[in-house]
Amino acid sequence: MSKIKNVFARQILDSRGNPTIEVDILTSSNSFGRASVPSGASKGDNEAFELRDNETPFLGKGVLKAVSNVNNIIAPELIGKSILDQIYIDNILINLDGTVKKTRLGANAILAVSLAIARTAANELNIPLYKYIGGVYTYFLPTPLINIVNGGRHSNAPIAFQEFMIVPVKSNSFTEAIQIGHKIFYELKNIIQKKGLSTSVGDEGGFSPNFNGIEDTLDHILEAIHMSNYEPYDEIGIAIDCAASEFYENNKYVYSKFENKTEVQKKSKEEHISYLSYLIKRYPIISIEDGMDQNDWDGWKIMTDKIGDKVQLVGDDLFVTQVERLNKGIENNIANSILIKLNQVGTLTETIETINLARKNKYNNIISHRSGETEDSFIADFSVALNIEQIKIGSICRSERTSKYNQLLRIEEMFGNNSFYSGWIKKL
Ligand code: 2PG
Ligand code: MG
Repeated sequence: MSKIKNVFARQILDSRGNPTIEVDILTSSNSFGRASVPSGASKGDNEAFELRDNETPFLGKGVLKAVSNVNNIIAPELIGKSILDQIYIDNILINLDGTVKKTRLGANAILAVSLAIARTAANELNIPLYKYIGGVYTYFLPTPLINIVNGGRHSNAPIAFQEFMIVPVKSNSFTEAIQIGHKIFYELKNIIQKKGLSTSVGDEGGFSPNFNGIEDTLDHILEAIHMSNYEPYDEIGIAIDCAASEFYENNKYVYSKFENKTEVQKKSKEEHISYLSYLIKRYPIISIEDGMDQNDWDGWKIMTDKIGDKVQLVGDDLFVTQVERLNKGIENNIANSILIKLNQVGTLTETIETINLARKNKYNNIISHRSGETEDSFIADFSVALNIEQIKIGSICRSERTSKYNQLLRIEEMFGNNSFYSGWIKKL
C-alpha cells in the first residue's frame, strides 16, 4: 500500500489575482497529485473559515499562514499514512483543527490537502478522478447552468441580482448544451454591442453591461434566446442567483444597493417575494438561488410555500453545504435544492455527507464553482463521481471556467455511447 511521502503547500493566484493555496502530494511509489482551492466574493456568514494573512502584501489577502499550517502542522501528521484512506485522512484534518468552522488551520488549508489526497490516490491507481471517487457506477453528465450576465458583487453592472444563467433543458448531451450556450452567449454579445454597451465580462465570465436593472437584463437574455431560435422555457430556462444576502439590510431587500435608479428601491420580504413570483410568471425562470437572505428563515419559508412547487429554490448562503443547516431546511420544508461548494465546508468527506443528505430528502444537488477560481477542474470530476444532475461553473469563457467545461467534455467523450446526460430535472 503506497504511503504519503510528502505534502507541500504554496501560495498561487486565483482568477481575481488574489492569493490562494495549492498543495502537492507525493507518495512512496512516486505518484503525484495537486489541488488548489477557490474563493468566494459573496460568502455566506456560516461558511467554513478562509484563513488570510491580514497583513501586507496582497492587501491582507495572502495565505502564507495557511501554507505554513499545511507544511508545518498537517504534513507531519499525514506522512506515512496510506494515500487511499480518504475518510480517515479527512477525519485527521478535522480533528487536527478541532474547531467548528476550521478557524485554527483554515478551511482553505484543509480543503487543498483533502482534494490533493483524492487526486493523488486516483493517480496512484491510474484511474480517472471521477472513477476513484465514484466507483464503477459513475455514468452521468450534469446539465450546466451557464452564466451569461454578472451583476451584484460579481461586477460593477447596476443589477441587484448576482447571476443570470441559461439552462439548456432539452439538450441531449453535455456537448450539445455547450454549443447551445455558446450560441446564446454570442447572440447576447451582439445585442449588447449593437446597443453601444460594454461587452466586458465580470468575475464569472458573464457580460456586465450597463443594463437598467433586473428586468432589462432578463429582457435582453430573452431576446438572445429568441434570436438564437430557441424556445424559452421549453428549450432554454433561465436560472438566477439573487445572492439576496448581499442586499439585505434592516429587514429590507435594498435593490438600490447595486442598482443606480434614482429612487431608493427597498422591498419588505413580502414585496420581494411577490416580485420574485411576478418574475417567474413573466420570464422562463426555472431556478432561483438565494432568493432570500441567509438568516431570513421566515422569508425562506414564505417564499417556499408560495413558489416552491413552481421553481427550483436553491439554498447557497442559506445551507453553506453543511448538514446541520440543510437539516433545518428539510425539517421546516424550506427550499427544494442545495448548492454544493467544497470550500463552504472544507473536506471532501463532509461535502459528500451533505450531498447524500440532500439526495435522501429529494433536494436537488447543484455542484458549484466560486467567483474566484483556479484552473483546477476538480469539481468537474466530482460532479460526475456523484452522478450530480446540475453544475454551475460560470460562463463559457475565461480559462478558470472553461477548465471545468473542458474536463466534462473529455469525460463525456471517454464515456462514449455509455454516457448518460441528466438533461435537467423536471421533478420538484
Ligand atoms: C455564488 C457564488 C458562485 P461566490 O454565490 O453562488 O457563483 O459566488 O463564490 O462569490 O460566493
Ligand atoms: Mg450563490
